[in-house]
Amino acid sequence: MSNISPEKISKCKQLRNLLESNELEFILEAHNGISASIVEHAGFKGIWGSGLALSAQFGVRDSNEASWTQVVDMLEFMSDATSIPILLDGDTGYGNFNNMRRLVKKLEQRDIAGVCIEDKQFPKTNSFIDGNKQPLAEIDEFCGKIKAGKDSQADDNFTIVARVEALIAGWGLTEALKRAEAYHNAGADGILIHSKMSRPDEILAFAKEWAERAPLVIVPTKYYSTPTEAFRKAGIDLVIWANHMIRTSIAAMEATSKTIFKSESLADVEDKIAGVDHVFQLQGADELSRAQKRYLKQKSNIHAIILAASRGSELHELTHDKPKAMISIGGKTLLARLMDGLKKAGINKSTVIAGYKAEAINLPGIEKCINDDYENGDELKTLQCAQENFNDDMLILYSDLLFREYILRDLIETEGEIVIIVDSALGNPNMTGTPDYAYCSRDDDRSPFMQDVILTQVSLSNNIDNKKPSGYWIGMMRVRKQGREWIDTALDELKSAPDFNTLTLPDLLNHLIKQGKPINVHYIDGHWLDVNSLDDIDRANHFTK
Ligand code: SPV
Ligand code: MG
Repeated sequence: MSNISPEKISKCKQLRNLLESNELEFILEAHNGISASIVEHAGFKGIWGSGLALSAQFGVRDSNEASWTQVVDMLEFMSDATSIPILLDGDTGYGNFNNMRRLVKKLEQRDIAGVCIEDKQFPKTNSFIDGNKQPLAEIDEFCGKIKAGKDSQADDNFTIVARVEALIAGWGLTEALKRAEAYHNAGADGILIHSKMSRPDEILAFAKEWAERAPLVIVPTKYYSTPTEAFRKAGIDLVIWANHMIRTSIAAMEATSKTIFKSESLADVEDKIAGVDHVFQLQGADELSRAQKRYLKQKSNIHAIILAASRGSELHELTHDKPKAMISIGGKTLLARLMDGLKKAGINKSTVIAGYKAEAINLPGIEKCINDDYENGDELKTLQCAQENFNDDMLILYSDLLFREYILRDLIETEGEIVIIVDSALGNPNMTGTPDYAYCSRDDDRSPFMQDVILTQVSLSNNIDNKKPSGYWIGMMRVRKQGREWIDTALDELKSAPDFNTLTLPDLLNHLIKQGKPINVHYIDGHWLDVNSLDDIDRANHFTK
């Protein structure tokens, strides 16, 4: 894609303007997308789709060995990579009038602004190879081709330039002028007069006689030493620098390949060649990254903080040599199951806070923090170990949770600086041990719509002031930027409290509630369990089947 903002005017009109401008204009050869882009970046207002250069970059001869559709396919890349017009060197039009009609149609479809056809016979040979042995086309036949092309163009500004090869083939000025006049009368928008002489004499003589009857185009490849001013004075309209990009790249590629081959190293070439960043720039990489930001779903940046320091002593022997997080349920550890769940939800960054038998936590791809003092401290002491890893978008959760995928997905999507999951199914048979009861601003009305519910307290008691809880806090919370700041501050405040070592996540939540911080609640209805006792293992095995 072009990095240069496209001109408002069409490419056909741009080329037409170049041909008809009062200034001497210049176009430069290109032969693929990147060379076309370079030509545009250099400042040129148009591109010559050279038959010689296009065939050379394919590695074939300039004798119609590449098919015209292969040429047109390459032109499409060139046109897509640029916002300036391309004038195709269309050789003889690749056949008779009928081929010419189809060519014009296909060129317009690919936003190619014009085509130049030469009055030779198919298959053509490059004008600089035995030029005077090359037979010219019949004038009438060639005029028919020009007319057919003009009649089939859809855009009035599509340009057809007729190239006169009479001087190349040794027919002289009179024949050249006769042909140019006939082609002009047949509807050609411009005349390209070609010469293989190293001096511009015959071109200048033609220009004088032509006397600006129609736009005049030249290709000074052989008479390159002529001062450009001479062309201006002669009333030439458009100069084609016809093959200088392919020749530049050939010279550069030969030098580089020889050096690398000889030295068996890149050291001698690296400083002399384009950096890969420059390649990216020419390819329009910046535009793609802007588009990705706009159109691609951004990857989650959520960081999961997983509390896995406790032994889970009610599991007895099972946690003799490993923490609860590493006991196996259905052949997979609780922690591995949790990590899988997080990955499925697009969360790839996790910090596990280990304590008891920390070395047993050895899953790949996790960041581990250690709470060395796990025996003397409770959950907040553990959480605080990971404070440096806190993120403006994070989850804090226990490591012994099993839950259906949707719970995490819904939690991630729920609005709020701190959001917790509350299971409103108070009769949940999976609920064992000493649950954390959540008291909320409203009970779950089981509506399918998000409810605006705030946590008012978490407690081990299921009756506070004759009020029933709204559900269980399951040990999973979502924290955003401001929520993270609240938690950071709360932890710093609570650290100096004499009972800090006994404090749990519910204590943190209650502390925040006292400070007036809103803790949002997302209700679920079962579909989870945590593993506290041997009985829970059976339930967990069943849950994961
Ligand atoms: C080309 O660039 O392919 C041309 C110009 O036709 S020349 O090679 O000079 O004939
Ligand atoms: Mg050519």
